[in-house]
This record gives sequence, structure tokens and C-alpha cells, in this order.
Amino acid sequence: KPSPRVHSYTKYNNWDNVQSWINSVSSSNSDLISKQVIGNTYEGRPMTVLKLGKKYSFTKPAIFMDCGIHAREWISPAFCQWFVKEALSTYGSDSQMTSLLNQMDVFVLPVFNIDGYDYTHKRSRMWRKTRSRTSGSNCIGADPNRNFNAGWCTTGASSNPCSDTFCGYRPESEIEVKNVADFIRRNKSVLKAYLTIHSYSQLLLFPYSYTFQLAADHSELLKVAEGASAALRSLYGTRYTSGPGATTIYPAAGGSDDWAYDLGVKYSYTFELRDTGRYGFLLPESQIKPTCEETMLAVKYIAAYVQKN
Ligand code: ING
Ligand code: ZN
Repeated sequence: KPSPRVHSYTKYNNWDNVQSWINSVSSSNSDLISKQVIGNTYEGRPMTVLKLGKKYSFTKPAIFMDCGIHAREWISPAFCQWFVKEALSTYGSDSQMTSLLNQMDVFVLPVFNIDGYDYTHKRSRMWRKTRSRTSGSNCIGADPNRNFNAGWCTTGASSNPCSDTFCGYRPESEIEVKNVADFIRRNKSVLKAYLTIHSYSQLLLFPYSYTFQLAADHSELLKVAEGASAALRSLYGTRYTSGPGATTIYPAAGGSDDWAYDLGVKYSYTFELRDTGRYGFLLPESQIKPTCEETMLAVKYIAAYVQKN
């Protein structure tokens, strides 16, 4: 497939365009980016993680960020693309980005649930889950954010394969979840933060969602989330609420942030980007730029904190 001469960061790109962009952005910035395939999706598409950071002969501490766990949350993959663009274009001029990428690596998975994302472009805009099939039901897919091994399927999840919050037949039954969990386990010793981007509701969530118990690091996680929300708000006045998932949005087991936190990745956050429901998942393309610009400030705030701690 031909790659577009210029990639648009202010449109919702379909998977073919994101895939071409992954290839072109990594081959034309080889001093700051490398890519690695962490496995294939259920339908056989390659899951590529971009590693951003100045290259050294030693291993650097790192942040992992994924977008597009849920297929219909289109602003999320748009943010991962924006983040990569900003990292590359401001390295060397923005002192914070330069220092971040000198001292740390940022792993970016631009689209987690590629099969579902492709399905929302071609067939059904409001699809949420993966596209896996299993004998015993005609219903398709599991919720990847209920399929991690964190209080799996105990609350806010369904064991009915036809539900939008189906937890899967077992933890990590979804190959996309298994691929990401394996990658995080393999890189556990270097990972300082896990960020996962969803929409919508304007929330900055942290563990736990599978229990009402407070995380051991609750006060620090809250303090960092409130700092990040204030940074975000400083640009256009967009208001975010911070707190543990269970009390801030709803109790839900099997989420990726809870799993990463229990594995030992302390700074584990779920972003719920714009808006608060006017457009919901159908956020107009005119809001991609302001949403990504303000979200950059929050992500950079967390990154700067993690870098010095
Ligand atoms: N919200 C998340 C969901 O998966 C969430 C909320 C975060 C649940 C963290 C569990 C853990 O339901 C959206 N919009 O997907
Ligand atoms: Zn989501």
C-alpha cells in the first residue's frame, strides 16, 4: 500500500493509514525511534510498539503508553499519534521533552485493539471489544479492559459472551491482552509508569477499579493526578476529575491499570479524554487538536514526575 505523502494528525485515521504511518515515522526518525512487533492480533494484524528515546548502549528506565484498547474510542489512537509527532518534533527544542527522551524511553502502542478499530471504520462505529470467536456462542469478542488478571471477572464485568463487558473465557484469553501483558512482564524491571488512553468522561483514574480498597500509593497517585489535571486545565480550561477507578467511574475488574500496578508498575493511570457526553465517542475531528494539546501537558507532567522519582 502506498503511504500518504503527509500524515494527518487532525483526522481519525483508519488502521491502514496508522500502519503506514508507523512504518514511515519509524524509518525516517531512526535516531529517536525503533519499532518492535509484540505479536499479532486475533485476525493476524501485527501489533507494533514504538520505542521513543535517545539511543544509548545501556538500558534506560521507561514509560509504557497504549491507545485504542476500546475500538470506538477514536480520540485515543489519535492521541498516541499526536504524542509521537510531538516527541519527535520537539526533541532538541523543548527542554522537558529533550531531557525526558535523553533519560528515559517511552514505549507507545498506537492501537491495542486493531481488529476492533478496523471494524469500527468498516462495519460498526460503536463496536468496543476484540473480534475473537470461541465455540459455544455466536457472539463475538471480549472486552480487553476486563480481560487482564486483576480480580478477573469479579465485579463490573460479564461472563456472557454477548455483553459489551464480557471478561473472556479466562484472564488473557484475548491474544492482544496476552501480547501486551507479556511485553510488560518482559520489561517490568525498567517500567516506571503505565498509561492507558480511553474516552470519554474527562477523568484521570488510577488503581483500584476491581476493589474499593485504596492502593498502597494512593496519596501519591492522587497528588500526581491532580497536578496532571491542573496542567491539562491550564490550556483551555477543560476540567478533569481524578481518583481511583472504583469510586470515580465504576467498580470494574480485569482492567490493565490495576494489573500493571499489582505487577509493580507504580505510576499506573487510565485517562478518559474528552468530552463529558455531548458527542461522547463521536468527538468531532475539530476537537482532535485541542484535546491532544491539553492531554500532552498532563502526560508530560506525569512523565516529569516519574523521571525525577
Ligand atoms: N472506561 C473504562 C472501562 O474499561 C475503567 C474504565 C478504567 C475500567 C480502568 C477498569 C479499569 O470501562 C472506558 N470508557 O472504557
Ligand atoms: Zn475504553
